[in-house]
Amino acid sequence: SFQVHPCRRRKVSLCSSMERLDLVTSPPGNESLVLVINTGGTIGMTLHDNGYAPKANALVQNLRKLPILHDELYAQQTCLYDYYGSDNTLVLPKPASHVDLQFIGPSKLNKRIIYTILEYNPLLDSSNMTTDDWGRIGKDIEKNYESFDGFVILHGTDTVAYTASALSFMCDNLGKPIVLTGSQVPIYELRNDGRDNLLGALLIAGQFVIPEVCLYFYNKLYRGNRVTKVDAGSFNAFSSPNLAPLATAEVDFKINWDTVWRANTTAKFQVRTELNRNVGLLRLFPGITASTVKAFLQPPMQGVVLETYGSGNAPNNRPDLLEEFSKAIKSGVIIVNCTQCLRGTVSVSYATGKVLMDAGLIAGGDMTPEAALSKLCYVLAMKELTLDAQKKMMAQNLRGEKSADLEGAKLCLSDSKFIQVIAKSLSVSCKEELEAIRDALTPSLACAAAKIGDTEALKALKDMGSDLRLGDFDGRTPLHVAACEGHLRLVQYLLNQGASVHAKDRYGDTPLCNAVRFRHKEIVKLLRKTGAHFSREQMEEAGTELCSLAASGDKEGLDIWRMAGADLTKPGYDGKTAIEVARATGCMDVVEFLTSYVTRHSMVNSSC
Ligand code: ASN
Repeated sequence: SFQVHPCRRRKVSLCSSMERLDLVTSPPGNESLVLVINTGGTIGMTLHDNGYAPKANALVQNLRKLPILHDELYAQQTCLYDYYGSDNTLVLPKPASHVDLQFIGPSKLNKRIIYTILEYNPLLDSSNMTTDDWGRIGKDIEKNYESFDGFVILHGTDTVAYTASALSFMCDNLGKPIVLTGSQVPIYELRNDGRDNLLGALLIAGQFVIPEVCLYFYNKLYRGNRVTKVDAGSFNAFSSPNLAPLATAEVDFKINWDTVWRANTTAKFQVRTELNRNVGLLRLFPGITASTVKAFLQPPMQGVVLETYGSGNAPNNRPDLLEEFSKAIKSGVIIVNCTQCLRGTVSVSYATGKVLMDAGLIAGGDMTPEAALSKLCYVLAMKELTLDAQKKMMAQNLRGEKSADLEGAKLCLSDSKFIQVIAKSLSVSCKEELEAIRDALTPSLACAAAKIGDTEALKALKDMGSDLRLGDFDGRTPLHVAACEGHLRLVQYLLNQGASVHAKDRYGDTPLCNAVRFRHKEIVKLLRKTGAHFSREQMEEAGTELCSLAASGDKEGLDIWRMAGADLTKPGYDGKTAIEVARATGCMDVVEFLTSYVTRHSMVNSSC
């Protein structure tokens, strides 16, 4: 975070005693720095002859006059301008400290937010923006990344959903907030939404580590690649139909930390500004002609978002259309299937949806068309990737733009908070990955439950689709663990669930070996009843162990081996049997025990 320049400290110390007191409670070190990139949009527009258009070099001067967006006294007292320059730096007022403590807590909302405005020339109505403008914003964030705690991008609302989506993909390993905002009415007008939107965006970018590209609008913070503009005439202009907001600004900021996306690498932040412009959006409509589709898919087109009906459907009685799609895909065009519906996901529920999958379209899940299009720009620019790798990326969830596709997965994310959290922190992007995590984790979890004899937990894991017969990384099954711990009822439960008495861990041990080692007689009996037995090698090797038990006079130990089916007459490594060892060491009760065993054993053998 921000370090105070020594010159600023020195000048601060020259201030009057009252001001110094103020600085004790609000030290300059408790400031955060936000870079505001002003790209244009209604927020900074004025009325010209031909309608609203951006006004250059006016925003900073205007904000300086607004007490909710600039604290001139603090700027003077702390010699802010000497340090940052007066033409583009402003500072937000500090919320009253009693409010901090009583309602918000001392650690929140008590930072001074200093913000520097970088104004683009020309300022643009966002309808005039292109992928080059996305690249420029990306480069400026990269250049200034280490000097600021967060970034606010002022942007027109018309195409902000595209820019926010594109930036979310372009920013690799993002660790700081990038908050886009704008307004429906210029900030210069009496009634406007620009002031509130800018204030909220600054507070979020300056105080919370939400390392995502977001959109702040009308008291809500959204994931940038989930939004779409839904209202041209309301302050509440945006919707994030398939993902709840990341935060809401009410009396307090409520951050939905569970939803916040985080880069899960140790790699450094970088921005990929190369974007492919040979992309397009094609909306299906009843009666669309094959020649329209054909014309649209002509080279140099490389990536298309096909906006389909409902859950991803298209006519299946139109071979002429399907042929155009297939031809384009075969020639290397990537076509992503997104729904025209505002909410919901593409799924293969209808024959009319299946035809598209069969033709080779990629299911876009619940991605917005804006997100899918900018993702194509980003992915298709990766020339180092093969076409197949690019297609795979399009199907994956890269930045939280798409919900995990759980269709067919036995485990439902909503069922298990624990797996959900893990899946999220691992940035799970598809059904296969989720299943892989489940399969990697649940055997260990089941073993942990078996260790403490928690039948309920095992039942829950089973209900989640886990196979309780599976072993962990050492091949140890819950039955092995329960046999070690002596949890008889759990052993019974696991056997009823089909757990195998023959499962061997990496050391070749079965649950029976474990029950013998830890001397759980009842479990040995139960396992034997279920068909557990020593292997031929285990039978051979048992002799040595039996001799050592005999040497130490351990009758009980010998008895368990007997129950487990061992042959107590087997000799040890030196050819001596347990009874010989017992005689030699004078353990007469062991000799007696073994003699009666041998008698019974030979009787049984002779009667066979
Ligand atoms: N036309 C404006 C723009 O997108 C709309 C707005 O910002 N409200 O730049």
